Amino acid sequence: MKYSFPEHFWWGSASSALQTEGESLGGGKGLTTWDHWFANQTNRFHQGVGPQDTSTFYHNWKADIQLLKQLNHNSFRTSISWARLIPDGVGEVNPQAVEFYNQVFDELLEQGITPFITLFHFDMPMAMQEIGGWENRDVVAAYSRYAQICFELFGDRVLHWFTFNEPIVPVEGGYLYDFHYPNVVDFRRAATVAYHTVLAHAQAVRAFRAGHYAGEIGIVLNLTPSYPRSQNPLDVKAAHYADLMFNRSFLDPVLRGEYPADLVALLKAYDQLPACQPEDSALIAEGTIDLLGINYYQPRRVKCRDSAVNPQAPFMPEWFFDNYEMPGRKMNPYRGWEIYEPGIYDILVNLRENYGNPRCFISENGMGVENEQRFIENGQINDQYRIDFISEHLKWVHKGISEGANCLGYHMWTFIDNWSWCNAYKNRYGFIQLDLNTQQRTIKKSGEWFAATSLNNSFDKE
Ligand code: BGP
Repeated sequence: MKYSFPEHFWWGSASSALQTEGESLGGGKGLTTWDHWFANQTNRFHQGVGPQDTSTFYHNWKADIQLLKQLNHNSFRTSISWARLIPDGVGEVNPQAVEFYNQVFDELLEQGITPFITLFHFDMPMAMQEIGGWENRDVVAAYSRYAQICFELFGDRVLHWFTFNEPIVPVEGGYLYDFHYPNVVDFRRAATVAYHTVLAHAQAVRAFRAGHYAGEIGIVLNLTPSYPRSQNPLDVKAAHYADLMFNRSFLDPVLRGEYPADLVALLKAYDQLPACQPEDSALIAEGTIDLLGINYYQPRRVKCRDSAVNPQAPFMPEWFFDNYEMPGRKMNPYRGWEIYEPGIYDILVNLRENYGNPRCFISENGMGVENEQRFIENGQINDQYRIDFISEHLKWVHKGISEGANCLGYHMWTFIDNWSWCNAYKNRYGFIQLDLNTQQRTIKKSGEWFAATSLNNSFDKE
């Protein structure tokens, strides 16, 4: 069967500043939490590879954009590094950063590739973290200023802005589950970080609209549909709690302009609510977006807890559910994530039925695989598994669109193998293989497949 996509469908890929630029200690850039954490706890990073060694986009941007062109991208998302643009978060703008981003955006446009730009992709300037990071409302104000500076500097060419990428990840990683700096485990502080992130988002949206900039503004959320083990009401309730905490905590404010009442009631009952100010709700109501980016990697399966909660243990989302391993689930063993293609369709249905069918696109989807050199045939990685992964997901996207979902594009994570935070270069996601020693780039079979799919705006599959 031929799967054809709507006219002007966005075909591209996503990346982020810190994961690709390299030069994290140069070019006038300030330190981020990642530079600091790496210097202090190198052992946290796979094979001791840190943020300064990422894929050299800072120097190779021109050649890399040629590769994007070869992949027939019509759009491409990356982020601006706050710490590169404003090294201490609040002060002077770094002219080297302005020059770099100007060149990148100009070259993308020159090559017919629309830039989609994220303002914050996990990379907090260290100077901002030192005053409390997202726990401090001064950082919200500093972010809002940074966003406005970006609109002023680049808004004549960047027409698709995203305030945050996966804002729940720094909350989970940094304040609940110990996989990002500052490695705090404290739900109330996590809730404060999440809340202030929503305020920062809304301030940026407000500034964007007040400035009458061209284009549109949105956010990128990682949505993980919560599937209950069974239809037993207790399992269903467990799934509802997981959905509230991990999806609706961001989805509702940015699409409906308010938090779900039952999430607020739950946090209140356990004394975990962040401190609110009277003007916050009006601001949040103004933060509704023009465009939603959906990152989808895996579903979340949950069941009713098997055991009683230990009241002496820190309050956690898992007080309300247990994670559930469905027998027979398909796994990506390298990343440890379940692969469940219909999840991407369920997200689109949910948005259509419950959120007014917003303009949206798939902003990340992808498969990290270890030791891909074993698949080299005639000098090229034959990653048929990635082609299968993408096309199976695209089939479900196609179905969603054919039923009316307002889904405008599909971006893969990612174009060139890049640095994956603490996993460094363990799992490779790219359409293009990166040789870490020589920095040589070689297109994988999936890259060719994607280039053809983008060119034809369709692909064939049984
Ligand atoms: C998303 C992030 C990306 C990217 C990707 C792959 O959550 O937006 O930055 O890293 O996941 O995940 P990982 O790198 O953890 O394997």
